[in-house]
Amino acid sequence: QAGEAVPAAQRGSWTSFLKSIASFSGDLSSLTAPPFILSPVSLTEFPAYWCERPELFAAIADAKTAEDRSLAVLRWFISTLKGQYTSRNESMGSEKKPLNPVLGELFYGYWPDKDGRGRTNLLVEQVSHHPPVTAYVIENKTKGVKLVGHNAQKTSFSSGSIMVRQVGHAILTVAPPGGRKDEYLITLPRLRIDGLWYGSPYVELAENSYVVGGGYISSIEYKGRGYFSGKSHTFKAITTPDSSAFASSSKPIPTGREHITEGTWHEESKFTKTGVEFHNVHGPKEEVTVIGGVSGGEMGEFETRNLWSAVAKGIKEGDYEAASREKSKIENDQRQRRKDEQAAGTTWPFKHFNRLESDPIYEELAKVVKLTPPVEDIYEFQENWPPTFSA
Ligand code: CLR
Repeated sequence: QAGEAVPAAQRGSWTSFLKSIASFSGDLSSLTAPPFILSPVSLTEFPAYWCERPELFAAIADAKTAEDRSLAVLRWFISTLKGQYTSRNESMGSEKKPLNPVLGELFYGYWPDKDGRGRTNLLVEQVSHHPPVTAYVIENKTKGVKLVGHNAQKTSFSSGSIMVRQVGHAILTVAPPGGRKDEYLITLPRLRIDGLWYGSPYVELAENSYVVGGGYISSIEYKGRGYFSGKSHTFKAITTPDSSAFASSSKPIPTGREHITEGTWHEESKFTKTGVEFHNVHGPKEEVTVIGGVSGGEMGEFETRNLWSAVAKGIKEGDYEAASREKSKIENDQRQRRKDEQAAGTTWPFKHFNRLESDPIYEELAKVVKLTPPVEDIYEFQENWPPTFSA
């Protein structure tokens, strides 16, 4: 039944929300949604999903051969998908509409050292408001593993689902002390948001994404219910040293040197030929420890958990009037800042990143699998971790 999962009093506004997205394409963040679907979490917190299994991130540096390293990168990547795409369903019952970060919003955190894996730091900055673009860096200095990326979304509506194309990419640099340095390009899958009709949205992944670098290419294909095995959240990855295998299409031609892994990304997967386990995410994840970026560990005005605290409180406690009042305050302040900047002929300076029109690493690796677009902008990290990270 339509709106089954929607509180009775909000069914009307849910149907009008669905109508508005059906006749709309672009930046979903600007649409007003009914309260039951609002999440108290800002999009700036999402990059933390990349490292909720810090031991797998660190393990990339310990792989001995180029082949093992590329499989370790793929294993870490696949193991992040459960958190990235199903965790709101687990914690809040369905996918929800995240808080739309303001320009210059900051989010800092870390995962502590444990069992010699080293400490991993996280730094996130919102580098555009409309459309939302989030830049981030995650680094384990002890191991020499670093991920720098940015994220935006292009959305459209098709036969009852929201289709999301992720714009942006990430570069993973692996350079263990005294070891070989490799750079991997990580592209992002397409999302399909289903279950809207019932008011209980969830994400399914579609088409394919790549991990390219270190002399290897992993091409990952995603399927939902009713494909491959009939199960949802299914993937099949082919990891090969043969870039010529991609000569005529995005589907590699088998050469006998490839590793094929398949399974469900939110559960486990195996090597197709041997049946040996490849990844398994049944075990617990580790949430990031959030820290303030101001010296002394305090949180500045634009740090996510501080900026949104009153809005988040309203959403969590069901006081939606307070939430929307507090949200308006933030938005009005933003509008005023943009006006003042315009009048003064200035723009908001980024704190941690430089925007560059193109990225030579992306261009080189994108060629290998003939990615479109062939050129993408990047946000280069300025290597200026706040003082609180060296404490
Ligand atoms: C952000 C980057 C992360 C992976 C990720 C997971 C879920 C995505 C999110 C990204 C972007 C925003 C998103 C969300 C799912 C739903 C939400 C597309 C890609 C949209 C804006 C909300 C739609 C509103 C309905 C749920 C009502 O690494």
